[in-house]
Amino acid sequence: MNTESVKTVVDRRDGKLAMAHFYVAFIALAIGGLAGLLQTLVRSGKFELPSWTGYYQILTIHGVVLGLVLTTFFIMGFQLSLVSKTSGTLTDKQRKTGWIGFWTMTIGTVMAAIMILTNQASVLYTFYAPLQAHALFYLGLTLVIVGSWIDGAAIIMAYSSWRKANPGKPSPLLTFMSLVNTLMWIVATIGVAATVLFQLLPWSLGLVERVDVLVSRTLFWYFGHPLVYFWLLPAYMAWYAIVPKIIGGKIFSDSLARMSFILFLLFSIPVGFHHQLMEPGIDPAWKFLQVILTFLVVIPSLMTAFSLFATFEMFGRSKGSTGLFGWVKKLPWGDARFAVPFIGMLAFIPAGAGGLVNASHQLNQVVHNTIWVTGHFHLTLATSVILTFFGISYWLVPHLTGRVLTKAMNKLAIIQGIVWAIGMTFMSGAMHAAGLLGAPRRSSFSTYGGSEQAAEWIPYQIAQAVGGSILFLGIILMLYIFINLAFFAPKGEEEFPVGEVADQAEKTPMVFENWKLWLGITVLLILFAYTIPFIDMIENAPIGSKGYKF
Ligand code: HAS
Ligand code: CU
Repeated sequence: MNTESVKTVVDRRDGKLAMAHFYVAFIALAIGGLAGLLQTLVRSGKFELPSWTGYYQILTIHGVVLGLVLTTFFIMGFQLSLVSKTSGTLTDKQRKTGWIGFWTMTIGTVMAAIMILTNQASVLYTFYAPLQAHALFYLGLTLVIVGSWIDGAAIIMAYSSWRKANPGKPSPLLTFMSLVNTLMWIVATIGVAATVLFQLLPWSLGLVERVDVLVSRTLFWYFGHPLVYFWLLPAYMAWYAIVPKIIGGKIFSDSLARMSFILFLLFSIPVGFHHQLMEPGIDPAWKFLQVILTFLVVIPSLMTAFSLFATFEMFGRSKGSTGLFGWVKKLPWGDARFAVPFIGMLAFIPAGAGGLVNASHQLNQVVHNTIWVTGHFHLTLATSVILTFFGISYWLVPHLTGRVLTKAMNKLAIIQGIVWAIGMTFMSGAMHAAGLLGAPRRSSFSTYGGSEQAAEWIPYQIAQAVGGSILFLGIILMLYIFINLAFFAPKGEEEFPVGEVADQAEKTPMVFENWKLWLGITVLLILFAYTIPFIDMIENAPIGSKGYKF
């Protein structure tokens, strides 16, 4: 590699590629956020949707557009800019590959969106067979996934050319992390691609009449769990390697960060059964095994928490703080690039604890299919991850567009983070509480025949609508800031913060780059966790289900 290519500023052509991804992501935020607001209003029982739409259609828009479109586009744009920044400007071939990926994803998104908007695909983001969508919906989402693989190929190519030019050296940390997330994504999406291509598409085209629901759900969750870590890891990239630079501190340990990412690669996938603990047709012994693996994948998150505390504390001590929490006062609370992701970190403590509840087989019986689970993923995804993505946007968007985050925008960004935290405390808190009282998820407002139990949920549903409205205000603020940073902020050079490793940290061993080893173990673990239960499902397959449509 020629070291000059690692400039302080991301190459403008690479910046355009990343920004294209961000435009789609933020359009998705606008549409999906509006759908979310409508949902909480409907569920409060005080508002009715117009007759041409319905709760499940709106729920599908919300889930697909925010859970799949916003995330995938943002993450790919972010990772491409990380690779360009830390491993050098993309080659023309790599950038072209990125553009092909972008357009493939965008065409797929438009196809799926048309099908959802014309109410021919109200199947929620989980596809939820035997709910059946129009074939073009499945085809569209297939293109989104294929496009993300092509984007991923650009990242893999950039990594390989760095590797070739720098034998014997560990790759730049943020390139390494982007690569791990890309590899995990490719292995994971094979599951959803399989159910779409072999089951849902032929079934929606009428080539076969029935679908095996258990097989489809198993393939979906083989993908669905690593999907949540595909969202989380880019936030972790920022927490490990960018936030330290923003606060003026150091990365606690490069090796620890790489180790935790490798553990995510190994343990993210063979755990899908923790979404199927209540499902018949899977031997409890295999559920138990996957629950054990689920608790193993908690370890890299605990390592992350440890490393963050260490970074913050090292920084505080270097500024003369004393006592157990003296460092808290030294952190740069007035800097949105730090404060907003920090709210995300704080939220991840109760969010992760809720995950441990979900994963515990007996407790899962209490919360499964209740709105508690919705509360859980609005803390994890819609707070920890998304606030970190917003925090990233506050410096990355102006960096890529050659503008700066002004003082006024910085202030607005902090207000945005606070509005979000308040809205989510109401909404997610009420969801957790109502879920414990048995309120179902994925369901429109109902009094269930005036039952006493349903009456208990109503105050919480109103609190959800209050929270949802505050969050919608947060979305408007975010969109306003994004548009400012993309088009109107003053010209200048906004820093792309990349952390340096603390002096006392150990040298990074090369074993982390042994992809044959790590991918080999990943595949073995997947085969171990899934082969026998899968044979069971096929051998004892029922006749399958016909399709249902809303
Ligand atoms: Fe989850 C369901 C288990 C994490 C997302 N999850 C979902 C669904 C989504 C989702 C979308 O076992 C619903 C899917 C659907 O539609 O049905 N989840 C877990 C577990 C974890 C976990 C064990 N989930 C996530 C993350 C998500 C996410 C991350 C998105 C980004 N989840 C489940 C289970 C279900 C489930 C079951 C199925 C439920 C059912 O029955 O349907 C773990 O990975 C969590 C580990 C995290 C921690 C926290 C570490 C804390 C850190 C912060 C440090 C803070 C600092 C700041 C340093 C152990 C790193 C502090 C500073 C101070 C000053 C104090
Ligand atoms: Cu999961």
